[in-house]
Amino acid sequence: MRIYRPGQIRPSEITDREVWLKRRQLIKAGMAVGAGLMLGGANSLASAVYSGPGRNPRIVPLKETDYGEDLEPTRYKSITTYNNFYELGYGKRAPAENADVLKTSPWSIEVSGECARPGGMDIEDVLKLDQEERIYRFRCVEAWAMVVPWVGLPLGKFLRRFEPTSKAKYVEFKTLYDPERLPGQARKVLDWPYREGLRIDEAMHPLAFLATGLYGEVLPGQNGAPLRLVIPWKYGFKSIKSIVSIRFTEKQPRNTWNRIAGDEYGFYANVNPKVSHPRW
Ligand SMILES: Nc1nc2c(c(=O)[nH]1)N[C@H]1C(S)=C(S)[C@@H](COP(=O)(O)O)O[C@H]1N2
Ligand SMILES: [Mo]
Repeated sequence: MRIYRPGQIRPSEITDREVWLKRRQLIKAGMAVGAGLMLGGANSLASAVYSGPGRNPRIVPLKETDYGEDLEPTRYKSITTYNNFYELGYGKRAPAENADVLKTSPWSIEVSGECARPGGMDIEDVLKLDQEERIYRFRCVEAWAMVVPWVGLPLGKFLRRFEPTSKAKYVEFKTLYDPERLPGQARKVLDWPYREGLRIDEAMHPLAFLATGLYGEVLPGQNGAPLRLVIPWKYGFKSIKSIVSIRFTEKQPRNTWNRIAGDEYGFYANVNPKVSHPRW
C-alpha cells in the first residue's frame, strides 16, 4: 500500500470546507431533487435547442426530463472552473487551465468481468445510442452543491447491454491512464488510474447516470470528458471522470480515496449531513 505523505494531497482537499458548509445548507434541496427523480415523471421530448454557452459542440437531439426544473442552474463558468481532477492539476482552477491536453478522440470504453457480453465500445457509439435509451438532461445538486444541467445516459441501461451475470455484485470504474493526456499522472500522488466502485443495485438505480455533456453541449475536459459518472446521492469523489474501463466484480472493489485515506473515505459515501468528516 502506498504511504500517504502530507503536503502532497491533503484528503481534506477533496472538498473545500467552505463549500462543504454551503452544501450542508443545500442538502435539503438535494433531497427534494432526489425525491422528484424517484417519483419519475413523464419525459417530454425537447425540440427547442437549449441555449448553452456555445463553447463546445452541441449534443442533439436531447430527450429532456423535468427533473429539477424548479432549480436555478449554476452558471456554466462556475461548473467548469471550480473542479477536482488531480490528473489535470491540484488547484480547483487547474483542471480548467490544463484541460486542453486531454484529447478525447480516439476513446473507447472496455466493459469486462462478470458479464455474458464483455466488449469494447467507441465513445462515438456510446453517444449514438438509440434516442429511446439515451441522452436526457436534468439538473441535480451535485459536487460543490452546484445545480448542474447534465446531459447523460442512464448507467443501468448502459450496463445491461453487457448482460451482467448473477456473480456481478459490484461495478468497478477506472479513469484513463495516460500521462500524456493526463499529465498529473506523472507524479505518483495517487495510485493511478483513479478508481471508483458501486454496488450493483446502486449502479442499476434510475438516478445513476453517465454524463456526456453539460448545458446541452459536449462535456469539457475538466468535468471528466468524454464520459464521467454521476451518482446524485453520493459525495463528489464518487463521480469518477474520463472513464475507460468498467468491470463487473464479485468482490467489493477498492476506490482511490478509500485506499489513500480509508478512515476518512468509505466505500459507500452516501450523503449524510449528520456525519461529519473526521478532521474537518
Ligand atoms: N479521475 C478523477 N475523477 C475524479 C477526481 C479526480 O481527481 N480524478 N476527483 C473527484 C472529486 S474529489 C470530485 S469532488 C469530483 C468533482 O467533479 P466536478 O469537478 O465535475 O465538480 O470529481 C471526482 N472525480
Ligand atoms: Mo471531492
